[in-house]
Amino acid sequence: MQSLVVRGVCPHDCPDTCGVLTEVVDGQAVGFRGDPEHPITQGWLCAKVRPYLDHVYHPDRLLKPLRRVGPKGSGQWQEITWAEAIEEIRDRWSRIISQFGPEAILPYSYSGTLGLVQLSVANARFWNRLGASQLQRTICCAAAECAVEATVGKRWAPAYEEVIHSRLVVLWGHNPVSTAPHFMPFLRQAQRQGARVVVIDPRRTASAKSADLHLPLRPGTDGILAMGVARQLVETNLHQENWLQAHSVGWPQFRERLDLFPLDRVAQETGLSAEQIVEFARMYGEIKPGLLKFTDGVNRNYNGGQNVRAICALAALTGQYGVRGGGISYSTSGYFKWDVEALNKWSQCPPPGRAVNMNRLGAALLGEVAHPPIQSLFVFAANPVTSSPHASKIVQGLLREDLFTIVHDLFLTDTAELADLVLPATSQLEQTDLNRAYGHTIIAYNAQAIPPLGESKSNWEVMGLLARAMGFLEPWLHQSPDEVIDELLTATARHDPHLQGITLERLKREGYAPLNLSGKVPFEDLQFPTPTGKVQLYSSELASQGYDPLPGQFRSEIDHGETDWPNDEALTLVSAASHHFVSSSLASQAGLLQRAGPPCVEMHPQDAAQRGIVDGEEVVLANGRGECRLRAVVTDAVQPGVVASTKGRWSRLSGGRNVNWLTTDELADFAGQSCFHSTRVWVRKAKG
Ligand SMILES: Nc1nc2c(c(=O)[nH]1)N[C@H]1C(S)=C(S)[C@@H](COP(=O)(O)OP(=O)(O)OC[C@H]3O[C@@H](n4cnc5c(=O)[nH]c(N)nc54)[C@H](O)[C@@H]3O)O[C@H]1N2
Ligand SMILES: Nc1nc2c(c(=O)[nH]1)N[C@H]1C(S)=C(S)[C@@H](COP(=O)(O)OP(=O)(O)OC[C@H]3O[C@@H](n4cnc5c(=O)[nH]c(N)nc54)[C@H](O)[C@@H]3O)O[C@H]1N2
Ligand code: SF4
Ligand SMILES: [Mo]
Repeated sequence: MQSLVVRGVCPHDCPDTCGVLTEVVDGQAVGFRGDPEHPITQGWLCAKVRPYLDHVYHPDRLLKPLRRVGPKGSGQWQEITWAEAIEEIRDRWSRIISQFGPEAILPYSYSGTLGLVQLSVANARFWNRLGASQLQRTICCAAAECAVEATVGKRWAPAYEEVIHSRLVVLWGHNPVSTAPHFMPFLRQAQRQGARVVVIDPRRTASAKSADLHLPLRPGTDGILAMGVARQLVETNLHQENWLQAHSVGWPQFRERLDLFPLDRVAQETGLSAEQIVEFARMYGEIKPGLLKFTDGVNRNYNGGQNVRAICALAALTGQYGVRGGGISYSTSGYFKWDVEALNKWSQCPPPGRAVNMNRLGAALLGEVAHPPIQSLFVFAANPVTSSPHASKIVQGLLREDLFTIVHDLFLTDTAELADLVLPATSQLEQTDLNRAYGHTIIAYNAQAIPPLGESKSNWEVMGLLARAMGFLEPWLHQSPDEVIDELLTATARHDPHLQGITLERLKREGYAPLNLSGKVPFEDLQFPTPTGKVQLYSSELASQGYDPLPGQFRSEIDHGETDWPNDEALTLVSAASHHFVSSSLASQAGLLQRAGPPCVEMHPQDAAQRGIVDGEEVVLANGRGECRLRAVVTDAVQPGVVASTKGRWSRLSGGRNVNWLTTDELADFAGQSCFHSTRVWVRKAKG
């Protein structure tokens, strides 16, 4: 009997990137737990990933390639060999390329894993060599990233543990109890030391329950609130005039915009009371250091970019940038960028193909993208039918007879069900990778713990097979995962001090390495990495992209749900992260499904009564894009006018449809961002 413990890291789309230990006996994983030596996650795992071996050894794991034999979506499959699968792909692609060119092939991947090898490089090199269409990766955080960079230059954020220096913490459209659980012990410590917590969220979330103040604003009105708070700060002389003059650009123009935000307008549009707004402005102006911690909930609406710009401006008004325990905390993902050439090998590839916005997948498949039309889709580490907006259009697109769809996944997902070929993927325990966190600043190495189950293969291995079949023999398409990691670390460390001294050898030995930040507070020297060196309340870069250079003009158009149903009966649907799954990953696991209970929608007692709906009954949410049945939870955890459900439910395990049959595929103000939370729906009792 051979027994060992292998150190790895959770690959899921979660800011915590936990260290894990897998106990292996004779090639079989028999134990799985948090690694007590991980500096941040310290040996405990969330409820989703604790039973990970149920996921890895799930009876529904795909173990062999499958070819569709009946009509698309009919569920009739035939097992084939990898050789047959790869040959079929090569033949179809060769024909597509000769008729339409390689841009007719679209790779679609996102967040099944966040690893360097299995996502970042697997998503780049082979597809660049092929000359395929690029995917505009805008479903999650594109507007917020653009806004933060335009305002302060780089996405830098304090480490989780730094929050113990805060006296006020504002969780702005962020629900860390569910989505960043390892931040919570540090927040609790800050609270024990007397820190106050404000939560700004349309829902009374788990995180809001222990806050000192909860502001349940209307979805998408954060920018209006932030501008209103800015005006209050100025009116009560709590703003830092000297700081603004020394360290920002555009303060005079920004200040002029504040004329548009008198208290009564802000109260009316946000749905908050004037007292709540005044109270929050006073707290934020007086209690310091004050940290504004936001994530991406605030950016998934029409005004997502400008809303984030307005929030970032507040930390300049109070002079809180560069202060330990103060400023903003968005994401640590901007501390370094992987070396572009090592990642992409652009110097040895055709010029980048045209880019297709992932939020418009359905529309793109149905003809919005032409010249050439998309003739083949290769989906990996993503599940667009479940997780991307406007599912009915995506399904319609995938049903196109002339579209050749390949899905590489661990499970027969809603998307895989509509494929022509399905390829079995490995789990994190069966592959090697390197993961960086976006919530903290630790880099971790994931050693392969067990051999691949059945005939499953990792993303990078599949890219190698496809490359060989297409006749691409460049060595950078056929490196081992360790060679890829080594090359990327070395190339990036050459120009980025944050990575210096972090080598493959060290990571394999020690498991983890913190980025070289030497305890620095972000923007400590007040030299902002923007073109002006200052906080850009006014951004010329945004202006040159055709955007408003100042926050404060918000789009007021609303989603009509593509129907002419009575506007005054529409409700705004917020579909945030579920506590029990990570997007749709893990959402087929029986134990987790049981804990999550049936898919439901929260609605305010007033909205329920108006529609004759009682708690626990089945309701239909509908708009012109589609409909979805859910169980009503009647609760004042949401305000009148808002309904809340969660993302991630597999349609085929939820009566055929999930909330993304309703969500809008329109784009936000910045960067082609998704607008999930701008969706409007009509709700009625289900008949029969
Ligand atoms: N358990 C769990 N953890 C996850 C995920 C998951 O699915 N489940 N998903 C992962 C992913 S992909 C991401 S991007 C992160 C996201 O992490 P978070 O941003 O924390 O998660 P969300 O639930 O998407 O959004 C946070 C909150 O924003 C609120 N919100 C929605 N619209 C608005 C608005 O207009 N204004 C304000 N102020 N609040 C609004 C929602 O009600 C929600 O409570 O979490 C990651 N972690
Ligand atoms: N309504 C609504 N929808 C949303 C959101 C919302 O707020 N509201 N949030 C959006 C956000 S923030 C995000 S990030 C997206 C996420 O959307 P996606 O990136 O599509 O994520 P998942 O739905 O989790 O699908 C990931 C798939 O990858 C598979 N997988 C896991 N590991 C691997 C691997 O190593 N290799 C391969 N080949 N496959 C693997 C999993 O089994 C799973 O089927 O969802 C978005 N969807
Ligand atoms: S999902 Fe997040 S909290 Fe859970 S184990 Fe993975 S990284 Fe940790
Ligand atoms: Mo996300």
